[in-house]
Amino acid sequence: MGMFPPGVEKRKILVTGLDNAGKTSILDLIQNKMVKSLEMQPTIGLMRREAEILGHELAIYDLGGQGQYRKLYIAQPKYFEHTNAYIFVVDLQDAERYGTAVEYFEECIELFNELNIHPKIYVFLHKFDHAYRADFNDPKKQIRDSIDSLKKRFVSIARRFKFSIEDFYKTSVFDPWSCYAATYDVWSSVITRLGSIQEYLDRLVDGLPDVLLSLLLDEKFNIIGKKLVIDEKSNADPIIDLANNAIKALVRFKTTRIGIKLGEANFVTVEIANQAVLIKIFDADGHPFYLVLAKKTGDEQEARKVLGHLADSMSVFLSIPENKNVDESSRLNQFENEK
Ligand SMILES: Nc1nc2c(ncn2[C@@H]2O[C@H](COP(=O)(O)OP(=O)(O)OP(=O)(O)O)[C@@H](O)[C@H]2O)c(=O)[nH]1
Ligand SMILES: [Mg+2]
Repeated sequence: MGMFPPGVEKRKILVTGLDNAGKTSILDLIQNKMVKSLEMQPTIGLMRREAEILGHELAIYDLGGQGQYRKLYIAQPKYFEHTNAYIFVVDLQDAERYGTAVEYFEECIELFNELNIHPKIYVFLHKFDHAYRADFNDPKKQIRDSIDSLKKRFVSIARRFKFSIEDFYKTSVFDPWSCYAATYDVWSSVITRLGSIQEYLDRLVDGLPDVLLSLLLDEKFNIIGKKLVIDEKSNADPIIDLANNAIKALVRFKTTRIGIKLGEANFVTVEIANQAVLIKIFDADGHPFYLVLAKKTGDEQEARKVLGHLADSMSVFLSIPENKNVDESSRLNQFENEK
């Protein structure tokens, strides 16, 4: 099995942040691709989840953020040991506790420093939605400035311990894509193969005219590759809505007649906001994957052909045995040359 090599080391992702920041909500969303309920219970102690992406196992630790738990973790470095990637979640709508959040971040970074480990660090500026988001877009309100100064505080703490923050993301469970895209980057930092797949998808899609959106997902609907074609001038929201709705449709298919149709024909077209979105299921190395494609122009027949070619190329690429000793990009070139 090329794609699922045995004995690959498990990667640890640690998620911290104050109570009520939205940590568990984000992890539930990316796991289930649906917001189950807005009535979340505070996490008692810690919650560990397992995920598997392309045969790489992830152990995701969600540390409950209530005061008593924070004290407990900070006193016990074992919770922080072996972390490969670290996500700090801050509730943007809780400006009164920015100071407390930043202090907690500092304590966590200090622990990594004491343990002498250097996980990749990501900060999710969460609950970027509703009235808050509207205020962000209102130049009279100073939300942008307050976010900028919050970011600076995180950066300066990290710098003090000679750490750097990989990136900041504005996230909201009301825009699932914001959470998928942010966590995709985190997974990519610990699963290098995702980077080479993304590079390959980019290369394939760049050669096609008029593509609005192309997504590659695994059987659990984890995003393996993504391409949203957003030009500088136009509004990104319609394309992001399209991505959100395409994933929602895909998840719904699992339990519907269309799902059966997709299974039989390997192909289905859904209409989302007057835009035809094509979905194809294909096999690579004995595992099902989904490809999603939306094109600006052209008829459905043509789009199906394009998607068919994309799936064929991807299937071959995904089946190439993974060899940890070979540099990803050189393998990509090798594959290109062999074609
Ligand atoms: N407006 C808004 N509310 C959110 C969002 N994400 C989560 N919430 C709400 O925030 C509250 C806290 O969410 P949780 O996911 O339980 O927060 P947590 O960080 O896990 O909290 P602890 O487990 O106590 O550390 C819940 O009422 C959620 O419904 C979001 O993106 N926007
Ligand atoms: Mg929680």
